Amino acid sequence: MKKVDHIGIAVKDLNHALPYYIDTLGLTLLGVEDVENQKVKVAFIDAGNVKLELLEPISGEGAIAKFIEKRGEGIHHIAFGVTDIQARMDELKEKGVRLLQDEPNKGAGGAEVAFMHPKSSFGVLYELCDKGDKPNGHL
Ligand code: CMX
Repeated sequence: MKKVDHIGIAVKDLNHALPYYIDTLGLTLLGVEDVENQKVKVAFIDAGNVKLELLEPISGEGAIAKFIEKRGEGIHHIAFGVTDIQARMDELKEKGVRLLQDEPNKGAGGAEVAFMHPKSSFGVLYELCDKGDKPNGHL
């Protein structure tokens, strides 16, 4: 792994949560985007050496809606920035890590993303995030 790229935080309502991050904490909003295939609206926030990704469910279905229903708002996942995501996935699989898909999905900002099951990562949902040739996007 190269580094932590962002920390995903589940929120019920972006409009309600964003003023806390921007006005109260003084952080900078980088962009807001719908990620339809994950059924979320996301806001990326610059937190210096790492980004925060606020995730609001855009329907009653999907991983974030389920997470909030079960556990409430809070830290949902940690995303490592990687290159050559398919090779990283293959390596992890060989080492016995349980991945949630065989091939990467499209995530926010057009990044390629994949997740590791929290049960094989000591209770943490980790994401691999490959931004390819788009390192300066809001992601
Ligand atoms: N962090 C840590 N543990 C988690 C977790 C999380 N975010 N989400 C679920 N778990 C745990 C649950 O507590 C549960 O543990 P117990 O069996 O001990 O209770 C176990 O994992 C299974 O959880 P579940 O509630 O039954 O939920 P599901 O199995 O339906 O789904 C998961 C869990 C991780 C497989 C699913 O959320 C998933 O596929 N996630 C990947 C995609 C994703 O998270 N997308 C949203 C982000 C999109 C983006 O960043 O753009």
